[in-house]
Amino acid sequence: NLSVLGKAQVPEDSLTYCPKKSPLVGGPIHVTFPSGLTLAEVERKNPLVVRGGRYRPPNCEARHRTAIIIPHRNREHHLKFLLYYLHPFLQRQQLNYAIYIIHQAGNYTFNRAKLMNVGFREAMREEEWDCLFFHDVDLIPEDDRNTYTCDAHPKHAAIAMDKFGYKLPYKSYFGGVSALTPTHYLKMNGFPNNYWGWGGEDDDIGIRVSLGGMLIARPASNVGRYKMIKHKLDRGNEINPRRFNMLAKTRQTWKQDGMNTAQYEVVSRQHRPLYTNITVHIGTEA
Ligand code: UDH
Ligand code: NGS
Repeated sequence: NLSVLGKAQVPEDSLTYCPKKSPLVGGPIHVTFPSGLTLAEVERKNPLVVRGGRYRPPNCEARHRTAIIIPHRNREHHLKFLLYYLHPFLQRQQLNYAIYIIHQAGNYTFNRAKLMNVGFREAMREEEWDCLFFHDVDLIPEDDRNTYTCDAHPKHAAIAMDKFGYKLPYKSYFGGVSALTPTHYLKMNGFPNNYWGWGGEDDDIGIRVSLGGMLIARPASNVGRYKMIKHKLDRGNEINPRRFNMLAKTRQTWKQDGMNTAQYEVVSRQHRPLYTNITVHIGTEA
């Protein structure tokens, strides 16, 4: 009933699509880490973000639905800064988006790639996302033009990180932040489940992209820029000594290890003001 709607409220089905290029997108972002920042402050600055860390543009129908998947354990300090930058950044891009934190339960060795498989399945359960951004908690995008939408091929977004002098550390590097459609993800049988501890899982994912018959897309180097929040290797994420042997076998293992074999148990799903928190038991190394 149109007559009861105020001026600011437009019935959802009458919204026209947002412009192809958002008028709100700027250029470089000056990233600093304000001391004393709180999550309450981030909430206050993002009044249109609703429960679960979801948002859709108020005045136009988004052209893209993007889920951000963040593997996490014991990095609340980094998470706060990431949310502080990411929410306004995604809103300026006029996306329909949600932020999912996939929290590994317990103290057993961390497994970044398996948490991404959990994130994929649990996010797709909630909505038909057309793009998933697999995002480390400590990387802050430094340019508004780094569009959080998917390309024809899996996209490696974090191509210019400050810690690598804003260059790729090596040609096939696929770490930090990447973006895949559900179709891309399933073509490569998702991510490996067996990389426990630090290192190699991102290289395995890069190999899967090509085994799935795809190429790697990348943004322009002046745009795919990230600042990493400095930190040391975490307790519980020790360097994985098996990673090179495993990487040598990806071609033999990828079809038997991935999305089709990811087993886990969701402990809780909380729709917090700035993100959906999924706590999960992912088991231990075989
Ligand atoms: N992560 C957590 N908690 C952990 C471990 C990892 O949340 O305990 C997540 C987080 O999203 C992080 C991502 O997994 O951004 C990747 O882990 P990382 O930041 O430890 O890996 P990165 O390679 O840094 O960025 C490692 C620092 C030292 C490596 C030295 C080895 N040469
Ligand atoms: C490679 C690792 C990747 C890692 C990259 C950057 O050597 O997992 O370094 O590491 N591959 C193997 O160990 C096989 S970093 O400089 O960020 O510590 O992402």
